[in-house]
Amino acid sequence: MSSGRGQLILIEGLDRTGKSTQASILLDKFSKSKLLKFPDRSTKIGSIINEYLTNKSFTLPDQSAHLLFSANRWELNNEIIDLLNDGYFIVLDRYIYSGIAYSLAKFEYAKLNKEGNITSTVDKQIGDVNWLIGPDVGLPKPDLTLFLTIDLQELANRKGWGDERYELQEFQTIVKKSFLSIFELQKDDDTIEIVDVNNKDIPEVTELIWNLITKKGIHQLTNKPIEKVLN
Ligand code: FDM
Ligand code: MG
Repeated sequence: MSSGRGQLILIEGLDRTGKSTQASILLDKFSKSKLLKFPDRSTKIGSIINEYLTNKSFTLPDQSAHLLFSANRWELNNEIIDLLNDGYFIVLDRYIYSGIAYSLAKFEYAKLNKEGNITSTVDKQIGDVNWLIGPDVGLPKPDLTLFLTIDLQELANRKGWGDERYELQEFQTIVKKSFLSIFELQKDDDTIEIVDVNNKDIPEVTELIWNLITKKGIHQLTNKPIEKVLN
């Protein structure tokens, strides 16, 4: 019988790229698995985040909003560690890279001087990747990150946006650039994989993802220590 801990698998990407669909398919491949979605709106901090995302008259400094998303991850820190040690495979639907990418995108978006409700400041912290990663340092680092990427044109053809704070085509264009620039900075990190989902249906994407997971041995229990996010 094998022993060891379960592994931490993160699915990242823009809205409507199929993250949640793939995350739930992936869960069924493991006998012990758990899905965690960030932001987790069910916690105390999560309820403030939910208010921030859904109520545009509820404003916060961008730094505060950024720190709340990180604080929300810290609320689940012990649970993640305990589940992994208990042999669970955890699938994360968004996590630290969404944290950096969406905040960084606000900095660029604010420079366009748009009317709108996305951002409240253009302070330099929000454009500083080192500042942005700071509060996440020490959280469990995913054993594998899959970034689902898609052409913005194909994304625009998928069914409509919701009306939460960040759900604007023009903003998403910038978020995509932010994600790609963050992953470019991390290009020597072999736990990060960019998965192109253009013109692929759900089973094709699942197959791509599962091939990556098995090739890297992420589907098996492991004895490696849980890595931590570094800056
Ligand atoms: N988001 C998500 C952030 O801005 N920072 C974060 O740290 C995380 C985890 O919250 F627009 C953004 C991404 C998205 C919004 O997420 C709500 P869901 O996945 O659409 O619920
Ligand atoms: Mg959304």
